[in-house]
Amino acid sequence: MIYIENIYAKEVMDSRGNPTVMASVLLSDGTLQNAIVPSGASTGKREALELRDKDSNRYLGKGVLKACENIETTIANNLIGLNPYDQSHIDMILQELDGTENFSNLGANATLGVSMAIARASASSLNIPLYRYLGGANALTLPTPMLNIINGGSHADNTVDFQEYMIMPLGFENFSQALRASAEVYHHLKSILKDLGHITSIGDEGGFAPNLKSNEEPIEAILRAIEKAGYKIGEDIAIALDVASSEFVENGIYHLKGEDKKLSAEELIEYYERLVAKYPIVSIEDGLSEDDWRGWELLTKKLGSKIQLVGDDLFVTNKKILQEGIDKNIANAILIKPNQIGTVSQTMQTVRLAQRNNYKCIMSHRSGESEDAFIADFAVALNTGEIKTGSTARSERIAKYNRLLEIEGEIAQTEYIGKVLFK
Ligand code: 2PG
Ligand code: MG
Repeated sequence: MIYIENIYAKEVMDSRGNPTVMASVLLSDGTLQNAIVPSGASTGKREALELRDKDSNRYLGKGVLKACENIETTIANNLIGLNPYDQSHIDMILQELDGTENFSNLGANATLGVSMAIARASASSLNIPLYRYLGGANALTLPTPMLNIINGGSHADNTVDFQEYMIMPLGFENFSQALRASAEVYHHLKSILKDLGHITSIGDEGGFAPNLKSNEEPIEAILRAIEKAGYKIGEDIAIALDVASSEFVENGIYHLKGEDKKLSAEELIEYYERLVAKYPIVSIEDGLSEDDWRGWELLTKKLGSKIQLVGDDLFVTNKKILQEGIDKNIANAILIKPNQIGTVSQTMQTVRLAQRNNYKCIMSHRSGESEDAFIADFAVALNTGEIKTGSTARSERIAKYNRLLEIEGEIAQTEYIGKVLFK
């Protein structure tokens, strides 16, 4: 029987120049695979713990040597010799070794790195692609991407309040056509912003980060870009927003700094209703803050039958919190970020719970990323139908798109469901 022979860890760098964990798993058949853990900036309060050294002499306190040490000691000592193909067993042991709900002992960056590397090593030793290993013969759906082409909030040093203005290429036959159209829109957007006299430098996820004052200006610019690229607004390409409102709420009041407005939850919901009536917006993420569950009930009542309402900071990929949301009729979709919860299996459990309850799932990157494209395979494996992984710029974002193109080429009958996603 093949078994886990050794586990290693290394402190490497993410796309923002911050340290992160790379875990490597060696199997007894000689297979060696690794995985790199991503890291967020606008993190939800109830996310699993990302263990940082807090030694101010290294990387401004952000080192991850302790997480790496945990991998090479506690985790390795307990996983060496085990069957790598039993992912749920491995992940259960990781949870037990830590002993807390949020991995506050070992660090979710340690556990997720190992969990991902074991899945990847298993796939590789069986000689099948990762999406096939994780999803089997049923892994066929290429996700419709949400491409963040204007960055604001805590992902850019500009005046835009909303964190992400995304395009969703819905009206296409397959993933590669959808991606091509999106890249074309991105290039047209650049020249439109230039013509308007704005800077075209980019934010953390590869979207432009101009100093626009209102939160409608980015949408207007994007719609012009869609038109200029020759696509039908709304039908071919629609708009999705990640407001990330937990970042600008204080005592239940939402402060839109760019527009100099202070709004209650009710007023912010009315603001969204006006935006949705005016623009082809199909999805709003974290429209209200993670603590504002009463506001979320109202938001879901008002807009839940019209558009996708995504909980990110709200649900933090946690099946218990998602279940509370389902019980209270809050939101109708969930963002899926493996490092919010800490293992591959727990991520899968949350996706299954969502899918059983007709909540849509969007596999997602973090703002701090790497060349690791695990989430591309994961999205196909779980047939999430949607993925959020940045703009068509910056190699750490492109790594995921290129991997999806590769997967599209490998699968005989892929499905692309953009046209029916919101029907
Ligand atoms: C988000 C993410 C990814 P971060 O809010 O959805 O875009 O950002 O990784 O900073 O939490
Ligand atoms: Mg978000």
